[in-house]
Order: sequence, then structure tokens, then C-alpha cells
Amino acid sequence: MFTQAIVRIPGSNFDQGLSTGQLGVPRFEQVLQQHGRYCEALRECGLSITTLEPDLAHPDSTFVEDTAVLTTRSAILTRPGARSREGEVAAMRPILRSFFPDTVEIEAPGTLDGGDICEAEDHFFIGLSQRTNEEGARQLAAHLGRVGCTSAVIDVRGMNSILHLKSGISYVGNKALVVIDELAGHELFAGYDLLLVASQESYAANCVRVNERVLVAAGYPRFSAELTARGFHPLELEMSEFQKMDGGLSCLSLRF
Ligand code: CIR
Repeated sequence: MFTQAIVRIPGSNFDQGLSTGQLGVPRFEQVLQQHGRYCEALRECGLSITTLEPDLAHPDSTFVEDTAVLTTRSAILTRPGARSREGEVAAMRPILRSFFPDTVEIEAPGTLDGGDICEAEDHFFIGLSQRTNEEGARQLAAHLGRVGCTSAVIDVRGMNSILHLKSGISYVGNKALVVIDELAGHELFAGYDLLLVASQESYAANCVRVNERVLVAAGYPRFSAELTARGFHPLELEMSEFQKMDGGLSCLSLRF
């Protein structure tokens, strides 16, 4: 059960962040509107929200998920793999320390983005990507092991269609994993109930279980229907402007 979330309001230079740029330039009014609705949805799910002010020095800093990995007992501050995002962690440090007395950090030469880490109860899938390297994954596994969590590494470096591991998988509870086609056959997912996302709906694979609801991107009806058929309760949110910057639902908050 989550009770808290941390979010950061997008800055006016949000469109200066990193993007593969295939979907056009985000419209700032809509960015703020979609972000506001996202925060409202977290509140509807019962969370208290800590809202951070825009950080114009870091246009991608609204994607707070990449700065930390949280367990029920500890926070691990990351060392983001993109140069322009390294500085985002400094602002998150005092905030996470105020919630988690046990706070540790990924150290150089390790790099790690929170978007590469998929938590499934006490087990964590760690993605190796263009942002998360082997040393970052090794350090994270050690930190997780120290607090009684297990982990396994999945290499997605050869997959051009996803930025982070969690662009392609999400754990929604009840032993169910949402997965894109390309990852569906992975041996590490044996033992999970797989919810396959059709390739034309692959953006929907990044969804977030928050207490009784599953936050899902709007516009992917087959996926929402499949979740409902399996007894989940999807809550659809418009994400078009964040998708333009390669961001998904999970990236916009840290939940604990
Ligand atoms: C970036 O490329 O770093 C941002 N524009 C998007 C980050 C998305 N974060 C995530 O999927 N966890």
C-alpha cells in the first residue's frame, strides 16, 4: 500500500529535455494540465503528495522516478546515465533523506536510471540500457540485497524501441506482469501471469499500480479492456505531451 508520492512540476523549458523527437514538440499548457490531472489521480488513489517546484536547470527533472529507487525500508539515489540529468539527484537528496533515514547512493562509474528498475513485491528487475550500466546494476543489487530484496538483470541494450526497461514492462500486482512482445518470452518472467501488450499499443506497457487502481495511458482501449477483464481497475490518463519527451506514467512520480 502506497501512502506518499513525490512529483515535480514541469518547467517552462520542458521541451528542451532529451527526446528522440519523433512525436513533435510538447505544448506547455497541455503539459501542465496533464501533470495536474496526474497529481489529482494520485490523490484519488489515496496518496499524499510532495510537490517540488520546477527546476529550470534540468528540463527533464519532472521525470523524478529516474533519480531514486525506493524499497519499503530504504532509498537508493541513482546516478542518471544522461549527463544533462546527473544534477537532478542533488535536489532529491534532502527530500528523500527526510522520508528515509536509510539512504544510499549509486557511485561512479556506476550509472542507473530509476526507469530501468521494475519492482515486483520484494523482487526487482534491473534493466541494462543506454542509461544503466553493469556497475550501476551491480551496486543496486548489493543495496537491495542488504535490505532483504532479490534482483535479476535484464539486458535491453539491443532494443531500440524502448528507452528504459519499464518502457516495456510493468508489475501490476497479483503476480501479473505487463510486457511488450519483444520481452514476453524472457525466461525471468516464467512464473508470472503475463499481460501482453499489442505492438501498436506498446506505449501502454508503462503503467503503474497504485493501491486499488492501475494508472494507464489514455488511448489504448484494448489494453485497458484486458486489464479490466483480469479484475484490475484502470484509471486512464492523457499522456501525449510526456510521450513526446519519451516519458511514461511511472516516470512522473516516486511512490512509497
Ligand atoms: C529522458 O530521456 O531522460 C527523458 N526525456 C525521459 C525520461 C523518462 N523516464 C522514464 O521512463 N523513467
